[in-house]
Amino acid sequence: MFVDRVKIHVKAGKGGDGIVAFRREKYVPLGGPSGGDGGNGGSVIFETDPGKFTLLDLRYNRKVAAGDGEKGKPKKMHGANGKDVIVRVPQGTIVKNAETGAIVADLTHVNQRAVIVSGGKGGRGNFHFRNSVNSAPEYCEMGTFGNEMDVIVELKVLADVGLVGFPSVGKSTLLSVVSSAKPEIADYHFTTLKPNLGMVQVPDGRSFVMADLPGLIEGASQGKGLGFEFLKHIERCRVIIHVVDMGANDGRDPVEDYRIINNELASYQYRLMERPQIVVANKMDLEGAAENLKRFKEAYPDVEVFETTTIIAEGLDPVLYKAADLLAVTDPFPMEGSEQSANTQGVLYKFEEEKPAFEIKNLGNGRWQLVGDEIEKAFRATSFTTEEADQRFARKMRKMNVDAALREAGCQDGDIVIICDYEFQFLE
Ligand SMILES: Nc1nc2c(ncn2[C@@H]2O[C@H](COP(=O)(O)OP(=O)(O)OP(=O)(O)O)[C@@H](O)[C@H]2O)c(=O)[nH]1
Ligand SMILES: [Mg+2]
Repeated sequence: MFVDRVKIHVKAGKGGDGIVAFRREKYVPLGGPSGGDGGNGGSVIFETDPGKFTLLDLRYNRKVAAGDGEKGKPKKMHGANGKDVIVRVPQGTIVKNAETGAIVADLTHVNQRAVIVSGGKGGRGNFHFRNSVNSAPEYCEMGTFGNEMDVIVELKVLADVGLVGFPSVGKSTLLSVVSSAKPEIADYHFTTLKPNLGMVQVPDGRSFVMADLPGLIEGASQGKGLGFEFLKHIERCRVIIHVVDMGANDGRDPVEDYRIINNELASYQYRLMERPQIVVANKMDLEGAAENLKRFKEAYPDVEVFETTTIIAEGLDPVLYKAADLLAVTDPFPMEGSEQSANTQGVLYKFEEEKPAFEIKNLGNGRWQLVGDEIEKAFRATSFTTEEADQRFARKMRKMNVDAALREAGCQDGDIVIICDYEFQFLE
């Protein structure tokens, strides 16, 4: 199964609440405020893992939640921060907000990290709120909620290894015997019209993605045959397996075939000849193959050749080991236009839209609703248990110019203002 699109729910941890506490000491009748801060909530972070090639893990784990922050403690002690959850995904993974379709992260580099939802902030303990007027505040903040959302995780599958060669040399047959992919196989040219991908498991446990590409012909780099479009796909591969038909029953000459294909690869713009190449001499079961191979080796004495008969899956293990070995030592080639974003390698980044602090909705009948991340956060951070907390919240609203904005919108003395299901009266 080739998994490339999964919908999951991600939830960051809530910040721990601050607490109200007072120092108790011998001979000190009323100690100062000493309520500690709550810990921050954990975030859900995606990180690319060069050892992963599918989103299979996510399919079995569709809810990802980070840890909540702990409550603050007496003696000004911080509650522990909630644990982040790191989700390892293959390179090329794109994360989108399921509701809006907006891209949350585009993970293209090795060890690139992106915060998908960030944890809530821990609330401050009463220790922070003492001042010259009030040396014993009964006030603390609550931790804020972490973000949560449904996300679509998509993998632009990047093939690690690409099969190239003339039409009908057995590329699709090779892919079909080393993976569970089921490409069309037939004895006419250009059977394969678009790349097929397969997950290849090497007997020693390593794995990679192999792409079977349409056959190339002379002039492919100038657009002949299916050429140009598909050379572009090879651009994404780090290792090339060059399949040569040693049977040559099409009346072709393997020595020439090899030269022509390499010439096309060299003529194409994206340094295709710089990729390590594994040369596979296929159809070794056919009459004349041994003789052709001998000539081939004489023509290219420095080329290592792997002999295979793909229809009976013979000779392929050494090819797979070689491919995995080469992949382990070959860095990805920068793709067209991607140099710039390489700067973000290993950097933690977030996509966040600029949003207003609040918006006012007129519900009619003297009822108004205040919505917006910032205002709702401020509301949730307040525990309305003491008069002092109420006043503090009111001051915050005034500072955010909420009063003025409400007045301007037409809100009048005695009207009802709603924030997060709570109703307040607007008093001048
Ligand atoms: N005798 C013999 N025939 C083979 C071998 N491998 C593949 N074939 C046959 O060669 C023909 C072409 O095989 P494909 O795998 O479709 O070749 P391809 O390179 O994918 O061809 P295109 O998709 O057209 O580029 C089929 O009829 C296969 O059965 C082999 O090792 N020996
Ligand atoms: Mg094919």
